[in-house]
Amino acid sequence: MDNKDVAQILSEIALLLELSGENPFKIRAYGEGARIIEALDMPVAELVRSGALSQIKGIGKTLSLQITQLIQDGSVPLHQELRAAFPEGVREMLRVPGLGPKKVKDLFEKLGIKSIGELEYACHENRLITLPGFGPKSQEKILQGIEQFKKFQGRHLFGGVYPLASEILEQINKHPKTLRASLAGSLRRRMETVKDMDLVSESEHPEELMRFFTSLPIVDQILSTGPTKSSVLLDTGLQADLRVVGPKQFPYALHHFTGSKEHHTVLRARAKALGFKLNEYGLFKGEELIPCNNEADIYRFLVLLYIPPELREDWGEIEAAENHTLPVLVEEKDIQGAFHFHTHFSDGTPTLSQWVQAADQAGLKYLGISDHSQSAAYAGGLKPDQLEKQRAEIALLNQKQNRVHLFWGIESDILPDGSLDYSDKELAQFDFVIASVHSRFNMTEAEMTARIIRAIENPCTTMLGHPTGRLLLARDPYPVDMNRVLEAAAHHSVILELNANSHRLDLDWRLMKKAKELGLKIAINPDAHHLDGLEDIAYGVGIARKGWLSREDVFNCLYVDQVQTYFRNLKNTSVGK
Ligand code: DGT
Ligand code: CA
Ligand code: ZN
Repeated sequence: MDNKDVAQILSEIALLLELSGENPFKIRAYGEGARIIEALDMPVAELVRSGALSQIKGIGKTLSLQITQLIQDGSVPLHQELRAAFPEGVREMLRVPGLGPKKVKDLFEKLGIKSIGELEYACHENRLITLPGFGPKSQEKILQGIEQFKKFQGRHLFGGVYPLASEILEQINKHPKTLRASLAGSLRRRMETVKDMDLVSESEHPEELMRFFTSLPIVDQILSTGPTKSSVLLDTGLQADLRVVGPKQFPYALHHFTGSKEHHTVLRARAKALGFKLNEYGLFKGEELIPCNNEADIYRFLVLLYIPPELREDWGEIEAAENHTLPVLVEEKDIQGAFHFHTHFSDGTPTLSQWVQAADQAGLKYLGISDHSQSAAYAGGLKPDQLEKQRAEIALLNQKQNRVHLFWGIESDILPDGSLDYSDKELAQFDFVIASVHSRFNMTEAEMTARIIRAIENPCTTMLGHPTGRLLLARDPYPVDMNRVLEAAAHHSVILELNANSHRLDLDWRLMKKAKELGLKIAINPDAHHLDGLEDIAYGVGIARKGWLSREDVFNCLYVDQVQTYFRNLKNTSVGK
């Protein structure tokens, strides 16, 4: 049982305690405990062994006993009892957007609702209308939540799957009978959400490799297995498929199972027009297999430049590969620094110097700090006196070290009327201002578009944060005319954020080509609240590549002195406005 498993059980206990109406302190202790264990930089099992667990701040005596038992026995009675008290369907109801533990408890106890299906039915029968604490509006909201849940069910966040997929790939690659192996499918194309995990490998001993794959410790259930394909269900509920092919077949199989289907449709038509046949078994001229060592060979025979997996979406890539106008895609190593970091001043955990250290380790040369602004009371938005304190601390840190330059910024709420938080004079002190919508999502498209464009027109605005406000698999974008937003941003030289948090990945890659054509700069911002948020930058780079971006399109590929000059020039022009 590793830290993640322990954290997961603790947070489930917290949730179930809330369902059973336990006292808030107890609930918080487990929730806190989960976060602490998750953030530990050593195995919790070691702390249990050395007896040092209870000395960790935030881990009380009870919690430490529970964790010890978890590590030793693999489970604790409290967890088992809570799970028994609430059927799985009731726990699943917590996944409906807008339904918290309190409401679920009421629905379960007062109406006897035990699953999402029953809840949907109860809404249709208007049984929530007269239930104390609910009403017609909340019933409507719950129905919408169920719709959302159904729509998104069965897909997973890229960021939730990729680390595990890389680990499994590494295992397969290490196996002595593997010649080559790769991720395939939507994961390899870096889609923001994926249905399953596709893997393709090359081996002359498929049975051995399949046996190895289906007996990985992370495998929960074998759905099917054979010499060419095995499907398993992982502990996380995700399905993983491994295909094994012989040495001559690998490039074609990899290409086929990478997709997308849409890309293939166009490519196959092209192959046909050139007198070839392309399928998962090969590229053929008549009956004869055209030998290809890699995917680039396949494209070469079809008279095309190599098309990177991220671009294979039938989004104009085949035409561009034919005309030699494919972009040179941005890479992780091009990233010089990043913006949108929260600190303990608002709702982040790290201190400024912790950020500096982490950024240095990650090889970044600069960071843009941007905590929440004063209106964002829910997120500990900064009052003017805290601003002054933060400004001074940043200045001091910049004086004391020159490994990582800190830019001082703010994530200012875009207020409902489109104005920004703080006065213009206060805003002018920052190196940069990220303007973001965090409230009042329920406007009409016309109102929201006007609101955002007004913020873009504000001379103090440097970047537009998470432009559509979506939360992947949980919340749709607010209604907004993104074409007009992009045009306004281009006109006022406002940088668009590509929020790299794997729940957002917003700006959507489908809008990025247009942004690029308008000459907009995109900043790949992790919107990090914890040190490990730095890892999200890689997800942002994947999406930027999917959006056809080159190094020149990405603002944080600029060197630190170029960014300084950019901000200085911006100040001079906005003063003159
Ligand atoms: P996903 O799993 O929904 O996130 O997206 P994909 O693209 O990974 O789709 P998946 O797992 O169903 O199939 C993997 C690849 O296999 C897909 O991208 C292309 C290829 N493929 C699957 N089914 C078909 C098909 O019916 N026709 C063609 N041409 N290719 C297919
Ligand atoms: Ca797939
Ligand atoms: Zn934000």
